[in-house]
Amino acid sequence: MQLENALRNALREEQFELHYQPQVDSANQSIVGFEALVRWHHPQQGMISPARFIPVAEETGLIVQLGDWVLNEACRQNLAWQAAGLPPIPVAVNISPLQFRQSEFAATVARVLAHTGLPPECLELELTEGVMMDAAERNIETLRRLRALGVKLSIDDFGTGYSSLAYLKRLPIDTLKIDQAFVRDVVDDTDDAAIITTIIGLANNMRLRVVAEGVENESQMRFLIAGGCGFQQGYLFSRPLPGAEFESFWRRRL
Ligand code: G
Ligand code: G
Ligand code: MN
Ligand code: NA
Repeated sequence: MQLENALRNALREEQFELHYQPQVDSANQSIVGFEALVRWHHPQQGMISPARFIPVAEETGLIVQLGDWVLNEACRQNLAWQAAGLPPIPVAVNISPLQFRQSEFAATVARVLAHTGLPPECLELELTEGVMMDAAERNIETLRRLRALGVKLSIDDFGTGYSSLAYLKRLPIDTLKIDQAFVRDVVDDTDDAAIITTIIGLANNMRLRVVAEGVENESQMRFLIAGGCGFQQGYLFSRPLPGAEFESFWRRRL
């Protein structure tokens, strides 16, 4: 398979880089965290979107190696920024289901933290609803181990999966990220508005942080603020940026 071979090669040749997108506090738009999003610069084909290669990496198992690289690079970069005087805030890293299900996943995270020296509270892991809701006791155990390390845990794309509310209560998580599909038409679509208001209420009542994703304009932002959504992320604030550009953006906003 062509893409698979190209991916293997890309891992050897380090053709990946991380871009970073800020998460802001609704109250004052200060940057309180940032999400790392992987990019692949293919020497012939140019930029290949993760929407295309992450599924292949997941099917072939290469996601484990790629995920390790992403985790290391995100932690290394965050610590480098702290060493350069930027505030200690968490970097959020997307974790694929297969990566999470490796029996040694929590040990891998512990190793990366020890190796890079990043304080655990400066790392947040984004897991999908599917992974979180998988009733396998082994998964809960992994979540507990991660929590015991001191890293933060969030549910990505919340609202698109099949979360059971009873289950949510048992999960050792910090943050719900509202999927951008609900944010897109929140101003015009009364169903989306109701869903968002409900998720925000659920999060606030359960003392979870809530981040709305895909915020692109002021009217969406105003709706979210009025509804009590604590944190936001989206093109309105910034697109995902290469490291150096993200750093300049961040410094201008301090
Ligand atoms: O940033 P962008 O819109 O191109 O990302 C597309 C998809 O790829 C999103 O679902 C995002 O969560 C996923 N993605 C981006 N970076 C990573 C990563 O480092 N690991 C995993 N597992 N998924 C990622
Ligand atoms: O699955 P996950 O939520 O991790 O994916 C995040 C994806 O959303 C990334 O590919 C990122 O580039 C993209 N993204 C971030 N902000 C916006 C936005 O405001 N609008 C849209 N359409 N996509 C966004
Ligand atoms: Mn994400
Ligand atoms: Na998401």
